Amino acid sequence: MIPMVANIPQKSIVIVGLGQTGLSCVRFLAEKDYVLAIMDSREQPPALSIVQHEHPEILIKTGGFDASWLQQADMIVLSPGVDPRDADIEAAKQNGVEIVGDVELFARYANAPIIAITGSNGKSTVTTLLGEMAQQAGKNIKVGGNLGTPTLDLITEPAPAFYIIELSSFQLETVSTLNAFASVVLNVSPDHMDRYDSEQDYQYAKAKIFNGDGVMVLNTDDAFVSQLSQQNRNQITFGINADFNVVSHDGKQWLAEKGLPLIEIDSLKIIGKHNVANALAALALGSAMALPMSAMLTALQQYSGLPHRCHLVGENDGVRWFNDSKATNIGACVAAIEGLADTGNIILIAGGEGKEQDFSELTAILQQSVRAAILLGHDAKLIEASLPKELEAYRVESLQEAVLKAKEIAQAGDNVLLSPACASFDMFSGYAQRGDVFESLVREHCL
Ligand code: UMA
Ligand code: ADP
Repeated sequence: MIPMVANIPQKSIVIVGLGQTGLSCVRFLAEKDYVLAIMDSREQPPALSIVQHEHPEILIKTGGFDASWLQQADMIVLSPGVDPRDADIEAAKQNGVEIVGDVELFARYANAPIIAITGSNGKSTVTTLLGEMAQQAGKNIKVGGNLGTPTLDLITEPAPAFYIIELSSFQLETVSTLNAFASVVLNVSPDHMDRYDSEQDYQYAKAKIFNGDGVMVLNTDDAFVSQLSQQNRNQITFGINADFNVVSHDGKQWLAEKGLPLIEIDSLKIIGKHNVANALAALALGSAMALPMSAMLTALQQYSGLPHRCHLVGENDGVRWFNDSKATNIGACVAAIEGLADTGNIILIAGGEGKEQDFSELTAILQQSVRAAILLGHDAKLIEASLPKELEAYRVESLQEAVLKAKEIAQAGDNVLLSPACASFDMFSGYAQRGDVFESLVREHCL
């Protein structure tokens, strides 16, 4: 039993997880009239010393959860990385304790319209691109969420014109009153299957972004997303047959609105079919926000993409080296291969923590568009089992070995693509470290 929770009549809140989200919740809720307690399954969670310094009065339990704290709470705020299926959390819920996440609190306190972006892939690209469009239009906006800055840290006085937030399925699981001004599900393909009992549960979490009565932005090319359409709602579509689409004009491909050409695709700095979809989605959201088209197109032309997403590291002896370390699932890897397939043979470097994905979904694209595969990491063996039989393939123990093997087999005209289709935590602290290591190996040995 935690005395402070038991003896004080104010509303008690237990914050579970003391990473970036937990810290933002502590800072936000400590300003309000609540009694807080924190718990984390790690002995030394990332934000422990900061909270101990800023709020020495808050009780913190590390190295595991305490079921009695959870049972006594009026509310539990779960960090997105904490699985709500945890037995202690589940028991508290059964006992009537309200379970929310930071985004639910954000939805309750936000003082400006919310633009919410989810999808299996493309979230960060669309969120940052839309942010640039709004800024180009002179709007005071706040951009964050799963992208990096926790949503509660975005809330400011005076209020911005819009909050533009990226939401993961983990964050959406614990949302109930989000009523975004406009929201989008970019696409849905399997991911995080280690966190969900079924693909339906993952899809259901994504669909929660459309709760409420705001504008729905829908990808008509995605079978799951299309069926989320609600006829009584304002909708803007993007895709082949949609409000925002691609048309031929003067012998070139252009992004278009209702058939009217807006901007030539070749003039964009971001490459690949998937980025065309991302650009259309950002235009659709921007039009829901009534951003001037000229400002949106200027921002789009200037936008050069985020690091670790199909980023050209360099070219030497006719071999181009691409870092797509952010491809942490099969859908992203397929998009990268499709995006590069027309520009040369592909040598794919893949593998890592597979998150219980079904790698047979890679077989067809590997067969069609990949010349050789170099596999590493925890689930290399699972990917290997799904390789087309005749594909040239290698197993390596490190990223350095992978780069050296790629260098050995690459010929002029090849694209060497790090697009792992897996999370990185078996070998790296995250996708960014994996991508940084790859880029420095390429610079050292291959350029
Ligand atoms: N923890 C537990 N028990 C658990 C799991 C986690 O106690 O079972 C604790 C950890 O010990 C750690 C803390 O919770 O101390 C970390 O919390 P967290 O994993 O929720 O991570 P945060 O630091 O709060 O960062 C989260 C998002 N992380 C995840 O969803 C895993 C960040 O997204 C996000 O940028 C940040 O909030 C701000 O909103 C990262 C991510 O990987 C980039 N997201 C996934 C993705 O994009 O695929 C969903
Ligand atoms: P997210 O935030 O959803 O992870 P990012 O914009 O960070 O999305 O991109 C992550 C990965 O997905 C990168 O490898 C990128 O090349 C790929 N990607 C980006 N947009 C799409 C899309 N619309 N469809 C499929 N893959 C995509």
